[in-house]
Amino acid sequence: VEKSGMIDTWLMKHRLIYTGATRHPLILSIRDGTVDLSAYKRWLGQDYIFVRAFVPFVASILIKAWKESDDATDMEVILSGMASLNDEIAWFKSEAPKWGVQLTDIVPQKANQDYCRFLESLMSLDVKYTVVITVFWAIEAVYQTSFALCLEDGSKTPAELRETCQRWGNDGFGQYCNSLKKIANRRLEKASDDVLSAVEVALLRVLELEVEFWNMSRGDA
Ligand code: HMH
Repeated sequence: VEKSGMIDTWLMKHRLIYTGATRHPLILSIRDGTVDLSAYKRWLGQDYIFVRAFVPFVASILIKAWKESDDATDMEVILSGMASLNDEIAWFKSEAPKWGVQLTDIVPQKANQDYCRFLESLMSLDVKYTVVITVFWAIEAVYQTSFALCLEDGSKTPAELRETCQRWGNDGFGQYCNSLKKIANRRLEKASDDVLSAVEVALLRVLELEVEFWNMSRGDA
């Protein structure tokens, strides 16, 4: 098996679920301007809870990079990711009141609980750096790809949602995702078949969980 560019190989193999995660009906409705704003508000509240749980997961990756990585710059990319999560939390706190969303009242829905529990399972020291760095890339890349779609020429994204789309769809965030992808591909090149299988399973689980997460915005959970 040709191992270089493993991520693109997997994305081609699993393109149906990847497309489901990156071109979800919520995203398509933002892009075509027909978005139901109550769906956006549900997503906003749930994503705030998710991002808070994402921070300790990323912290656990930082520790694994420091212990296991052969490249000292990995840690700097992960640290920049943590810094953007700090900005994201501040952004949610300023965005929520604009929509009448009370962040302290949010009850995590099942898909969110499932996702947070999955992240917690990956925080175990038994889970390899190669697995978690690839999962980290996938989680960030789904949002980057999704929201960048809402900024493309011809998109009819409502003005009040453009800033949200910019947050994850901007070029800087795209470059950061590419840095994560390079790290993941480099690790995957040297990985054993057992690790490769574990990463592929985890990657598919992320894509499923992302679809379920977007589905929560429908509010029929
Ligand atoms: C559910 N996936 C979800 N929320 C996010 N904020 C991201 C990915 C990207 O940070």
